[in-house]
Amino acid sequence: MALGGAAIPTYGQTILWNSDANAVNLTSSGQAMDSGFSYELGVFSGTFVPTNDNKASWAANWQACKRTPYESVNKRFSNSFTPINNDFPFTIGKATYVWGFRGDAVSGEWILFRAASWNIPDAYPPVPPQPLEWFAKNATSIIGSINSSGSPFLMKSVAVTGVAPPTTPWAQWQVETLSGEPLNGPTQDPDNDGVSNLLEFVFGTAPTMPNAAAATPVSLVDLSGQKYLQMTIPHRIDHPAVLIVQVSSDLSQWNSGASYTVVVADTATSLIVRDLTPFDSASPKRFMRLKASLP
Ligand SMILES: [Ca+2]
Ligand SMILES: [Ca+2]
Repeated sequence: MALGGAAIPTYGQTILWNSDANAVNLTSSGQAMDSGFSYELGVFSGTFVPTNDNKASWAANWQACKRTPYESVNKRFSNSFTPINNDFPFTIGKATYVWGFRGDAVSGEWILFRAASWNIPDAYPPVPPQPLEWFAKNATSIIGSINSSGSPFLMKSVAVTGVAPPTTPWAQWQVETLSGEPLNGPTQDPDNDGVSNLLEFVFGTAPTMPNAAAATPVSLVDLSGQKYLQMTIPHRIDHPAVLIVQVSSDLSQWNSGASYTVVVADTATSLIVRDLTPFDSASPKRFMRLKASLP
């Protein structure tokens, strides 16, 4: 500890986490893993221990250290991570995992593994350390398969449905999908399809490929003989954003919140919100709009 200041890392300890290059890595259907796969190094919160049976809770408990894309050319993943501090949740000795995944909360391919020795190291080791080398071949899988020999494959993922993959925050998505694109802000629209980058993120569409418009259909629902506006917003639960549906009777005064709207459903793929004010002689006109922002 430096006098009057914060602790300064003396040496740091780097984790090299990777899989052997040019290995056979397969999906559940026996296809080669492609660049749609990402790998994350991370820990689970508290005393949570991931099993095949509780995988619906993985994403909510997952704290990623780092993400890296699967390199389809070299047929591997490879990255490094240096804890510059042991701040929560990356405390010394915390069990560390590698989570490979592709897809969304509807369907995906996953593999999760760790070795008994894969634990967060002391960020302030007493002597200069060698980097830690963590290879997939030395790990044991929680789901998916690993053959340490690399034959007939090194890693093989399993198909999963109805479970959320690791969260992709806006900044991560921006790097992955808008790299090299100058119009990369939330309100910008580089593919000129009328859908801002932020809404492309929410909907899970490609920000550099024009896609069909009309992503948030508004319908009329009949409840006890009265008609209400209802909006269905497709959204990726693993792409966190603040979604607020506003209602109005004059396009001038907009209202939102529990006094004005009700959430009918909030699923992994869509948010459905209904107006609480019916069409009647007192409210002959009703309007609805979506306001999205970053958390
Ligand atoms: Ca767009
Ligand atoms: Ca688009």
